[in-house]
Amino acid sequence: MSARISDLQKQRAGYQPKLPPALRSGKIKVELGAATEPATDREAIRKEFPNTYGQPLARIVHGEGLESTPLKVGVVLSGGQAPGGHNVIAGFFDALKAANSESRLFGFLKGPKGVIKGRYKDLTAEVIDRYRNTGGFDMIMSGRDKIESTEHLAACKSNFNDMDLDGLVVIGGDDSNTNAAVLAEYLKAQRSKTVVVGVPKTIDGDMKNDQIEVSFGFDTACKTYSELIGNICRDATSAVKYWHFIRLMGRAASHVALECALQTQPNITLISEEIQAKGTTLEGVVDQIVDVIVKRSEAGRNYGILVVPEGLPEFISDIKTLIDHLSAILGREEKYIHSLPSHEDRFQHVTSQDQMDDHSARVYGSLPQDIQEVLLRRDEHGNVPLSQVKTEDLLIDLVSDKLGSLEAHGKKVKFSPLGHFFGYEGRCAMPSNFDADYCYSLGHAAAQFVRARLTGYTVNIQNLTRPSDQWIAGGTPVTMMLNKEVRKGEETLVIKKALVDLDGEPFKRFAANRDNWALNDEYVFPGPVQYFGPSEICDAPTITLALEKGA
Ligand code: FBP
Repeated sequence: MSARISDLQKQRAGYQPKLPPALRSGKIKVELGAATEPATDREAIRKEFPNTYGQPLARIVHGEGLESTPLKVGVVLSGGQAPGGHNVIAGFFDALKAANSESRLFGFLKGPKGVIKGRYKDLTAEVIDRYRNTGGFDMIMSGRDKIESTEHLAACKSNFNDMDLDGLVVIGGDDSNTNAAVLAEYLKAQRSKTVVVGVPKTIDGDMKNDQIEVSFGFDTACKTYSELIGNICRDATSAVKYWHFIRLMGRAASHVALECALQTQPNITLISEEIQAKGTTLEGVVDQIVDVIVKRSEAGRNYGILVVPEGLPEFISDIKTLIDHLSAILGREEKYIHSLPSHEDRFQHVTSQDQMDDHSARVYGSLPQDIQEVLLRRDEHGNVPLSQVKTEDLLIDLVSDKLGSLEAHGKKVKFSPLGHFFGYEGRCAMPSNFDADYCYSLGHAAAQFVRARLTGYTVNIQNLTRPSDQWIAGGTPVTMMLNKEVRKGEETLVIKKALVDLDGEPFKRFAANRDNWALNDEYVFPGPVQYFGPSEICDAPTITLALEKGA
C-alpha cells in the first residue's frame, strides 16, 4: 500500500468512533434472557444444531462479570466488501486490549479459505492504526469460500487447536453468519474451547430482522450511490437531452435501490419485490417505462433518470421461468450444449419445442445475444452470474424497440439513453460516521461475547436511529434467525434473507410519491458523505432505517 495517505484519511485516522454506554464502561457483563425459538422449521433446526439450539438472547450491560484473562482470538472477513469492516476489527482489538493488554488478535487472510488453510497474520496496534475509519477490507482481504464440508470444519478445528484460539469472529452476510453457526455447533459438539461469533455485514441491506436493525455498509454505500445519482440528476436537468438508466448493486433485494430512490427521487425506480408480487412480465416492465418516457416527452422533457436494482431479472416472472427452463436443460445436457459450435446452434437447441414453451422461447429470443449467452452460464454454485447481466442496457434496447414501434404508428419520441452501473464504487468508500460508529461498536460487542465464551451468536446494536448514548449492544443466537430456503436448488437452513417489505414504511413512502417524481423534476441532490460538521448531516441514518423505526 502507498506510504502516502490523503489529507482526509489523516483527519479520519483521528476520529474516535462513538460507543453505546455499556461498551464504554470499564466493567461489563453479558446478561442472558429467556431461551429462544426460531419462527419456523423448529424440529429441523433443532436436529442440525442440537448443541446451540434455543440459546437465550444476550445483552451487554454495565456490571461485574467478565473475566479478563488474556485471550487469543481470530477474525475473518467474508464475502463482498462493505464500508466499516476495518472499524469492526479496530473495535474488536481495542476492547480485547482494554480487557487485557496481553490478548492477541490474528487476522485470517483472504476470507474463510484462510481459516481452513490456517493462513493468518498478527494484528498488532501498528497494523490496526493504519486502517482506522478507512473503507475496504484490505487489512486482511476477503473471499467467498465457505466453511461447509466436514473436512473444512475439521481443518478449522485443528488450526484453532494449534493456535490455541479462544474465539473466532466472522464478519459476513446471512450465508457467512449461518456458516459461522455451523462451525460453532461443530466446535461445541467436539468440545473445542473456540467460540464463534458473527457480525452482520453487507451493503445489500438484506441481513436484518427484529434483532438486527441493519447490516453494516448499507448506510455508506447508499449515500455514496445517492451522491452519484444526484449528480446525474443535475446533469440531466442541465443537458436536458439524456435518459440515464442506472443499475445499482444488490444481488437479490432492492433495499439499495429503494433507499437511493428515497434520497434522490428519480423519475422511475423499479423495485424487484413489487414486480415479483404483481407477476409483471418483461414486456410489462418495458411498457411501464415507456409510458413515463412518453408522458415526459409530451411535457417537453426528453430526459430522465431510471434506477434498476441488480437483482431484477430473477424477479420478472417470465425471465424467472426462462432461467428455470434453462437450468433444467443445462442440468440434463450442459456438456452437449457447450460442445455445440456456435451460439446460433445453442439457441436453436434450447428453444426447440421439446425443451421450453413458446413464451419462454420468445422471451429468450427477444434478449440481446450477450445476455442470451450469460443465461447459458452457471457459476460454481449453479447460479446464473446475474451481475454480468447489464440490465440497464437490456432495458435500453427493449425500450428503444418499443419506442421505435410507436414511431411506426406515427408517435415520435426523442430518446437518447445512457447506461450506468454503480456497484464497486460504493463498497469500499470511507465509512460514514454512522457506519464508523456502528462497526466499531459491533467489534466491541463481539469482543465481549468472546470474553463471555458465548458461541453461535450474531452481535447487534439496537436503537440505531437514536444518538449513540441510547444504543444498546447485544447478540442473537443464530438458530433463532434460521429458516428453510432454497439455495443452489436445495432446501437449506439459512438466516432469513430480508427482501423489501411492500407493506413497510420505506416502500409505502416511495409508492405514495412515485407518480409525482415520474412526471415532474423532484430530484434531490444529497451531495457527498459528510464526515465533519453538523450532526444532523454527518450522523443521520438512512431514510429506510428512520422510516422503519418510525424516527
Ligand atoms: P455480500 O452479500 O457478500 O456482502 O456481497 C454483496 C455484493 O456486493 C452484491 O451487492 C453483489 O451482487 C456482489 O456482492 C458482487 O460480488 P463480487 O464481489 O463477487 O463481484
